[in-house]
Amino acid sequence: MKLNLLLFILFSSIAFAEDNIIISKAFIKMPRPGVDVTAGFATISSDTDLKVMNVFNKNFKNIELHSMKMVNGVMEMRKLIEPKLGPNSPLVLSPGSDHLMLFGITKDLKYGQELDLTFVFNSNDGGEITKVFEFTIK
Ligand SMILES: [Cu+2]
Repeated sequence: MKLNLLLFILFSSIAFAEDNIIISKAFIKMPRPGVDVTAGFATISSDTDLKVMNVFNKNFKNIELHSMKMVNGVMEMRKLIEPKLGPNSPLVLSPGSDHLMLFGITKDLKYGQELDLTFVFNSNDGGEITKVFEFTIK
């Protein structure tokens, strides 16, 4: 009885912590025929300070976060290392700006298909939070 109560409290607090991370406008661009790289976009907000440590999905060999800047008239992409998000500073991934870069598509994708991307976050106290977000192929 006591153990059940303890487990209940433990799991409720985990569920609560995860609910503080909210995603919106999550989509992945349909890759062009013959191209096995594409980009993904979303806005992720959190009530607490977090860093994105890793993103993965079984349909892709590798997923990175990139920044995009115009440098001397040329669009330049850089890998973002552990990008941060927190209260009043959501992680905004949008076309022409920061984005998810998805490399090595291992399965054919379809328009309208939903893909689950797993995000691993680190909090300031070193805790790890894993959250699965649904992205639509557009
Ligand atoms: Cu990129």
